[in-house]
Amino acid sequence: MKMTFRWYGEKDPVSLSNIRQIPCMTGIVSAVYDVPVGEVWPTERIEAIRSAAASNGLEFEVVESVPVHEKIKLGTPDSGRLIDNYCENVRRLGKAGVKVICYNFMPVFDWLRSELEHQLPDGSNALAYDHKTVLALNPAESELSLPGWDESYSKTELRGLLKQYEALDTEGLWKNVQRFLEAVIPVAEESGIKMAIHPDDPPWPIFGLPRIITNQENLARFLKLVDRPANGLTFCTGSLGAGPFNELPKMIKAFGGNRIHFVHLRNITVTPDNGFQESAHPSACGSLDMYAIAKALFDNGFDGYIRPDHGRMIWGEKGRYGYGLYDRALGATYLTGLWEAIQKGSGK
Ligand code: DNO
Repeated sequence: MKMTFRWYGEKDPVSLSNIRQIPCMTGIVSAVYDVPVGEVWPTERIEAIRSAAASNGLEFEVVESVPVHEKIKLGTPDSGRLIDNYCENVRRLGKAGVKVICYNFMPVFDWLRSELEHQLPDGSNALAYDHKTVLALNPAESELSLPGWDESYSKTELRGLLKQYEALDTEGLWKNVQRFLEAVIPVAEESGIKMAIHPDDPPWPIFGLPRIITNQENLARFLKLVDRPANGLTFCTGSLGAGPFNELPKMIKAFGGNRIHFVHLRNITVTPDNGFQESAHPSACGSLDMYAIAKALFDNGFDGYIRPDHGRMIWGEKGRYGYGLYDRALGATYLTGLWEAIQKGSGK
């Protein structure tokens, strides 16, 4: 297992020198953030991340994310060029020593929350999702006002996209992810890269948009589309765990050592009616049994990259929502300890 930490580049308030001081940290998870989605990343930009990490004693072996252009998800006639560009990024990242690429196939929205500064009883705050609040928003009818929504689309563009996805439907999205994988996985194999799709967060459809990377059955279907180790998963416990229908250790057992390439470990407190709040990482602080999850990973031969996922904002820190330094560092230290105990307890 290699413990890693997400870094948003030079503008990230968390510096590489902070990251290197977290015990047992081996590397960063990062990306070229300012090239428009669908375009090729300049080699020198990739190299700049690698050398900034290296000069802080850190590896750069995981990219999160190479985003997938909406046109690829929609399968528009001109999406071939965008898939070619995606493949070129995979080749370039492989040459730069990257081993895993995390990406998602969620239409329009990535993770979705109704609150970014939900107050917790201990005075810290964290991201939260309230299903009723989200259901009450209707982006097709009114201006969307969601915390964290980056407003990359105008109201008219957003309506257009919602219509296109309505016509595409769930099976259409499956067809398009298959087309994407059939093009990208062979290139990933040649480039020494493992692709690791991130589950949909939360793991159910929102605003009528299809979402397919949501539960055990769908993950199994996804892996079979191109049944090769390079077509794998980012196992995100907070995303999948928001669905009480997902039994995380059982899912880890099903996808085992060779299809889970990257793990986001985060705890959440599941609240009534499809809601959740993000919590501190230890099992005692939320609804997920982090020991059972880490044990299932260990027992199933997981030997990939882990990162502590979203943390709370504590000790007055003001940072990027979900990505402050302090609580993620505490999370990393807890998870490293958990892993050591499991490993030593197993006698290996
Ligand atoms: C949220 C993250 C996601 C993830 C993407 C991967 O904090 O886990 O935004 O990076 O879905 O493409």
